[in-house]
Amino acid sequence: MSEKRRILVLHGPNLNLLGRREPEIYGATTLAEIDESLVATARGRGFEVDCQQSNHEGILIDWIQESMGRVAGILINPAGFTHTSVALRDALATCGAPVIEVHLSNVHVREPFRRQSFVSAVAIGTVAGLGPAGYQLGLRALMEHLEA
Ligand code: CA2
Repeated sequence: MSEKRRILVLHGPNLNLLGRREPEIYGATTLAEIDESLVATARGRGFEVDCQQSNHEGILIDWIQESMGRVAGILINPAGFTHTSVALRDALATCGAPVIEVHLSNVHVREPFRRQSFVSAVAIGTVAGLGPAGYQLGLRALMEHLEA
């Protein structure tokens, strides 16, 4: 498939535990279920998604760099790195692809440190607080942006 219809989905640290720990905050849906739903939605609209999760900042940055020229857009839940990583923000800003930021929880009603995102300023938009549906909304918005 052409790189114009390929989307990289990145999940940051600890999101591999989704559905298995802290369901009261992050819900019962597993990361595999989220990824499956994204693959199906993208396919139904003629896009391909490549979903990756890492607990390591440098690995996420390597994947962003490797995706340059190979993907049309990036959907990312940077998890804890949202609030700490200038390096991740720089990689996203440099990669040239439109970025949408997703958070399962409403980061604005939690601890004050979660209100700051290094990623938001380099994203075309952010979805927060809508659970796994937020990934679907973010993906749909990204596909619409790419087709516009
Ligand atoms: O709400 C989100 O999606 C977050 O990106 C999740 C991050 C948190 O640091 C951000 O402030 C908001 C934490 C991800 C931890 O994921 C877990 C999943 C299941 C069990 C424990 C942690």
